[in-house]
Amino acid sequence: MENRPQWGTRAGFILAAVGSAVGLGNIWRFPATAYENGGGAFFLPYLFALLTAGIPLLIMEFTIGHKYRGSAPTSYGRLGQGKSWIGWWQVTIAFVISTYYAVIIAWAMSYSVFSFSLAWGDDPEGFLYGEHLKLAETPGDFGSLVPGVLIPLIIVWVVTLGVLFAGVKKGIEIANKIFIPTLVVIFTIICIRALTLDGALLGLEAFFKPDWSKILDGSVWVAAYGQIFFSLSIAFVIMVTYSSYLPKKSDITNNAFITGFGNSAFEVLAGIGVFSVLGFMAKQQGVPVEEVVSAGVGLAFVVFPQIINEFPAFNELFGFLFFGSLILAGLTSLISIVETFVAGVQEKFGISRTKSIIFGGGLSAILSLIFATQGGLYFLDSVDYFINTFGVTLAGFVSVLAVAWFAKELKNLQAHANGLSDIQLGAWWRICLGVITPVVLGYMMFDNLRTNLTSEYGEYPREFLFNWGWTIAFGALFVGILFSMKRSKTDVVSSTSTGK
Ligand code: LEU
Repeated sequence: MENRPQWGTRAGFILAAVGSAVGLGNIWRFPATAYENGGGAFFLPYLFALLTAGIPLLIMEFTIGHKYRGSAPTSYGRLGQGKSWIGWWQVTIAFVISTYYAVIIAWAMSYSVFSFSLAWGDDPEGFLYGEHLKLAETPGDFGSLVPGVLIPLIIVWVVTLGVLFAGVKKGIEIANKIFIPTLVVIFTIICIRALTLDGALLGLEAFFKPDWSKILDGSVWVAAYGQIFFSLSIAFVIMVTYSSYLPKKSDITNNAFITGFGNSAFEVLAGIGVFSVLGFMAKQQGVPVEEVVSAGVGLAFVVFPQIINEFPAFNELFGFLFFGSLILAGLTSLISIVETFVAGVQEKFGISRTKSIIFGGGLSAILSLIFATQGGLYFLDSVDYFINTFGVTLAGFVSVLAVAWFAKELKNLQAHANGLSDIQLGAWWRICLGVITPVVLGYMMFDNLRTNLTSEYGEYPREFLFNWGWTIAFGALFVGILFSMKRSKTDVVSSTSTGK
């Protein structure tokens, strides 16, 4: 009999899946991505990507995990002989993401404390790059470790690995049951406050105003797919891992719809909240909203502190709530990323969960120190871009092709999901995964390659991008293949319980 850990309740599983999906990507990536790619018009490619790729892939990953009941490499191995390399590749991608994702949560942790004294003063930009990150002059220089980043980073790892040590049901499930409802409450408070600020409507107008001229631009579609993949945590097998802990009798399809729509709802909510406060700030400064929009690091750690400074009342509290929400959203995602490779390593080497957390989690924690150096922000920017562009998307493309065309598994997976779920999958699901998604992702890969071979991302030097972009993204594929070459302990010990 299998002794896999199991979720205690259906709600626990859904909260954990939503917890993984809702993360930094929702709060700081989505609003600006939508705005820059056509505003209201972006919702068309976004919805298309969600319905034809996001949710179908989520259903595919949930079904694979549930049917084959193993970590991602084991499940892929059982799905099609010799396919475990795909699982290992995606596990390696998850590993790479974990190393820098943790650092962003660490920044948010510092900023939640800074909020109490508005420590960034009148110049949040100078404060971030100077005092806080002590940013190196040249990309590629490490400089020394920055204590202000290192200390919160240690706390992030202690919390994350602590939750994993406690187990799936007693650790991950309980953490998500506490963190996610708290996050929803905090974020709703932020949004209500934001919506009632003077100028909020200006921001919303800028956010929702459709620029239909963008809709035929291929890069807008690439952005929509990229956002959906990262945001739904798909194509790096987190969801395979989480669903492998579902009890035998569990709904799959409905759970996937709840997770997918829940994540998008949070994304739109974040867009509304962020643009309301941007509208407020634009009005205060008497400039158009376009001038204050920014994304990622700049949005969270430069623009938000500026907004917090100008807040009419309770500035400190608003700051604390905002950075607190980043911490909660980030931690629940980080937990899921680390669980993915911890489960893989545990099965591969036949070691205990505790040892696997120490080795796997420990290695990621050590490597994350790179991003806590003075050059950390440059490394982070480049690794994040390349691992998403040539890791997540490429692996998504390959895994869909492998499942739909090489292993010809879609019909079997469909039958498995339909045997358990309220919502029945039809031919539409196989068409989405077998035809539409590979065609769009194939185009995306082509477009991404063309863009990156003809111009340098972020105008960084070529050598820097080679070392901290290309090598890491394609290195993940290499490591994945390497890991799959030796049969894992689980497959040697037992090739039973394949669920077939
Ligand atoms: N889905 C998460 C987010 O939106 C990221 C993922 C890497 C777990 O931030």
